Amino acid sequence: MQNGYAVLRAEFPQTLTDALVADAQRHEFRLWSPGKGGAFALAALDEPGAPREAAAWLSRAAADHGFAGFTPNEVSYQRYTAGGNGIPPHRDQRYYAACIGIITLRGSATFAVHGSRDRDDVVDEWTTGPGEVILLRGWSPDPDSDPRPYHRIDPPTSGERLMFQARRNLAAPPPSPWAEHLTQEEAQQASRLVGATPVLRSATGGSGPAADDPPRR
Ligand SMILES: O=C(O)CCC(=O)C(=O)O
Repeated sequence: MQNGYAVLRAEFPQTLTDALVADAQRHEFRLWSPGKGGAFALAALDEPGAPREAAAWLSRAAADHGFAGFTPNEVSYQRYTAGGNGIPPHRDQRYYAACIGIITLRGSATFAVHGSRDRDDVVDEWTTGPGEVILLRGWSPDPDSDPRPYHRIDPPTSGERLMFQARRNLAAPPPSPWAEHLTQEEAQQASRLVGATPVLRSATGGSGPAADDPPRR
């Protein structure tokens, strides 16, 4: 790991990629915002299945690459379309601690690590494609430095890109002392995500609150 990120190009099992794609197809995706990000679907970690296996895989990979103690407790998919939105240089929210694991499942797009929010301040840029895993340093309460790398994802130039991401939400039990550092707005947003449930396509409208409150970056 260097500069708060690592890229694993050929290690993620194809069978697990396929199982995640199949799982994603069961979910209802919702666009967060007309101008930013892909369509989002929360996945399930509380039952056996591909998301749980992938989260465990990412936890082991993170430990092997210098991101110790990453135990994901929130998993989701995002689907981006050509001609649709990407996400300009940003850091993930402070309520995501330790590490963020991203796996491209289908399609490809330009991913970049930036030195700041400036679009021209590019540290590294490449095309991410199926099976590639990107690990990003999550937030930690160090008053002197914020370890989260700025990063950017562009929309695919053709077709769709589907990704899976695993994160550690500080608002989920057991209580984390780090959560005390969050602003009220951050804590509320994080708690809403903890309280949300995945929405399955066949169960739309009947599965309780969805994560349709756009996590702002
Ligand atoms: O789609 C990706 O690879 C990046 C997603 C991202 O940066 C985010 O959701 O904040």
